[in-house]
Amino acid sequence: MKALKFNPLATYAALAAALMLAAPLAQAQDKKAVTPAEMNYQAGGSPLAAEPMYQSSNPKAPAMTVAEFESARKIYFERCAGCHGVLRKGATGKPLTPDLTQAKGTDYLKVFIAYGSPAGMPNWMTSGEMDEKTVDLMARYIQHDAPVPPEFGMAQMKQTWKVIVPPAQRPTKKMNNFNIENIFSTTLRDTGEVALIDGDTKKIINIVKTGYAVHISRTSASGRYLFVIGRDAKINMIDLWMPMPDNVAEVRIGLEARSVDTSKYKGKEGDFTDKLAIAGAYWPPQYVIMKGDTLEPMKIVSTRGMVVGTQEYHPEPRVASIVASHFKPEFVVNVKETGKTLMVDYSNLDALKVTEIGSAPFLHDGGWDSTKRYFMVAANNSNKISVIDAKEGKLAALVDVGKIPHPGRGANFIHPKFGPVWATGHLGSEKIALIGTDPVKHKNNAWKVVQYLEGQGGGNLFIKTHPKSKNLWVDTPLNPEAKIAQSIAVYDINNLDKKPEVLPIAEWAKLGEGAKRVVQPEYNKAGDEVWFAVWSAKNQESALVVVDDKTKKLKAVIKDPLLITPTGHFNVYNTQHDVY
Ligand code: DHE
Repeated sequence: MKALKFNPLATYAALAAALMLAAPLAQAQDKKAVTPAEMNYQAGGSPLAAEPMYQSSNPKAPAMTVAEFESARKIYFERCAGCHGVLRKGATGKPLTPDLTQAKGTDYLKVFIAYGSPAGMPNWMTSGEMDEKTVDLMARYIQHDAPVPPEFGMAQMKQTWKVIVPPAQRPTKKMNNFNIENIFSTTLRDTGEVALIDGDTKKIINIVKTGYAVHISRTSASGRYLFVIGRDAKINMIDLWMPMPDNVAEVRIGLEARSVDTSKYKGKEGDFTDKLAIAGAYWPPQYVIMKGDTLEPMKIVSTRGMVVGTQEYHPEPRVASIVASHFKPEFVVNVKETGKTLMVDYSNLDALKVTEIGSAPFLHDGGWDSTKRYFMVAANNSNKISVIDAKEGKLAALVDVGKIPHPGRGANFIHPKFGPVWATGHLGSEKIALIGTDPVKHKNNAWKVVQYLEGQGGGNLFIKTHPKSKNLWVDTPLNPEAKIAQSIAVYDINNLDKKPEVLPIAEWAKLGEGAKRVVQPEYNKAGDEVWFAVWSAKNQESALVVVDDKTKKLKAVIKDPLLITPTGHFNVYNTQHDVY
């Protein structure tokens, strides 16, 4: 198995950009450093590049014309903001505020930008991404005060809010013959669309227009509605009961975002099935609670505040993963830079109660344990998994794992020796960590890594199994070696000491040129098929590959000129019921 020799978080962010811009990756070695994978992952091309911003001139910074400044600002948001932050206060990358950059001076900064650093800064010039002129432009730009993007409050949201089909005009029963529980909502990243694919026939049902660089889909508690969020913070609500499932409402909740979910609690405090939706923004740093049937924005809450531990003020703590609790009428909102999980009680929006649980920065993605009591969220800058007890509303544990854990929603199964475990892979390590999740019957194993599996290499993003399966599927789309990025490792849960079987998924798709990164295992409703996206650039052919879970043999390849840059794909039933 290969040891990882690249910088994963940066690769993940820049990957999004890289695939759009076909960027080569930089190398970095330092253990603490950001790897190219991480760098690419973070530099996903912020939609803020297109926003008008106020700019004050800094007399101590080198001169720039207005045109030069605009061009540099655009490049900054497309390539740099994901790591260094919108306000350049630092995130995965170092802070780049004028007090620091002016002290270094233009020549020093030019070398740094051109050749990169072992700590993970990409070699923008030697990799061919930037020419000498651009390097000089960027070195001058970062000595000026960071331009601040506008806020986005209720008035702006209301202007973007559209109810395309009002609730009263929607069907009162399912008006189509699709088996909607087995529909897959497939992100078509670079066209700003999702493909709704019939999981039974493998045929495209509809291509639905959504936000820019669409990110994830989530299903409402009833399973009727799909919510899709774009990086431009646009949410689309799709009604699966319509004769042809399509958009019924949309709204923008900010200028940049990644997460959306809907209320799932039903119990003594009330039945909140499909009543509310929530979305979290990267910019402005805020979350927004909306009506579940129309997306009308109701409550906006800022996440600006103090970082856990240092208790220093952070001006732009981005909202990362959000899930709906099954135990209480609460949303679990994970705030990246401050390292806080907010349990947002939505039972009374006029007297909003928020329980703030501090753990570790930067909270990113995560999923429930099999009982859906504990939310396991990656603190990717701390190499830890935070375990949030949704029943008690407290931090149950902080578990040390490998470098830059990236679970997606993780994978739950019964380990033959250690009992119930939840698994995560890593961007920065080839290891797969299995964490014990049963504090009652397997107390000694709870909240500990009970086993590390050897993976194909770093650059893992998603891992999956199903309650009916005995297989654990692990992707490695951000690994710099094409062979590893284009294949999948499958472990036998009954025999975890055995090496995984490696399946050449991209090869099976029989595509032409392209990155052909194999992304995100996702089960069908029955739990007997696993779907993968084979993700190439916008101008290249991509596909979805369906594998038989039992035999691990190819079952189907879904190709269509409309399937452009497929990445995530979300099975309606499994997403509705948090099956993973
Ligand atoms: Fe994602 C989930 C943020 C890049 C595919 N991604 C998430 C979540 C966050 C996030 C906060 C959790 C949402 C939730 O559960 O509520 N992703 C980011 C970034 O900030 C980042 C690093 C850079 C960026 O600019 O966006 C980034 N993500 C990517 C990609 O490059 C991926 C691989 C391809 C793409 O579509 O852009 C990608 N992210 C995904 C997918 C999920 C996701 C498929 C949902 C996984 C799941 O199983 O739920």
